[in-house]
Amino acid sequence: MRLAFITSNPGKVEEARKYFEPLGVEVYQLRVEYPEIQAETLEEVALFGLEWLSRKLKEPFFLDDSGLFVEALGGFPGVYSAYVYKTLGNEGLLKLLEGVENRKAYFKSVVAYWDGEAHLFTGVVHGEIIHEKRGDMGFGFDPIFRPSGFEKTFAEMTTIEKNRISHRGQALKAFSEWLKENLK
Ligand code: ITT
Ligand code: NA
Repeated sequence: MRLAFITSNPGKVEEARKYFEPLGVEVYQLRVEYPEIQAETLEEVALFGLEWLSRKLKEPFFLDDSGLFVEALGGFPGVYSAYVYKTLGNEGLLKLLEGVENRKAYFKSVVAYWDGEAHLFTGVVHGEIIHEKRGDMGFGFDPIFRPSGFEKTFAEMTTIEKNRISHRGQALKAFSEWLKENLK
């Protein structure tokens, strides 16, 4: 089966491809702009986008809305992660955390699939924001995030390693298990 992934982010596509490849599901990127509303949760943002897109697209598709939630910043950037990454970047976020001892943070991913109705799958990974960037794989905030229980940052892991533990990997796992149950 082929699945359309509506996203502007090639890093997300690479992860979904690698995840689904061994399951015989082909993921292809479709770049369709959709409104990302200001809301308090990733779920609300994802659902709004999903329903908006469902009026334009004929085929089943999914999208992914993710965020990095930093404890010492009250959960910021959270739903504003894309904007903060574009404006401040990793360096800017590290600056905000200069002198801050509590480095705890988590990534959350909401994968939203449309097949005539909405299905949401989520994943969370806890870890910490390190003091300087490490690694050049992955994308976004990967170089400054080290998942709990691991020495490497996400940017020092291959896609397959990252998928095993990441927020997106977990959401994709729930999604793939649902697909297995619900597709004949
Ligand atoms: P879409 O077109 O799919 O929306 P996007 O990059 O704008 O792509 P989001 O709206 O989900 O994605 O924004 C989340 C931000 O957090 C964005 O800047 C990403 O680079 C970053 N991000 C999301 N998942 C990440 C991950 O697994 N590792 C590092 N950074 C991540
Ligand atoms: Na986005």
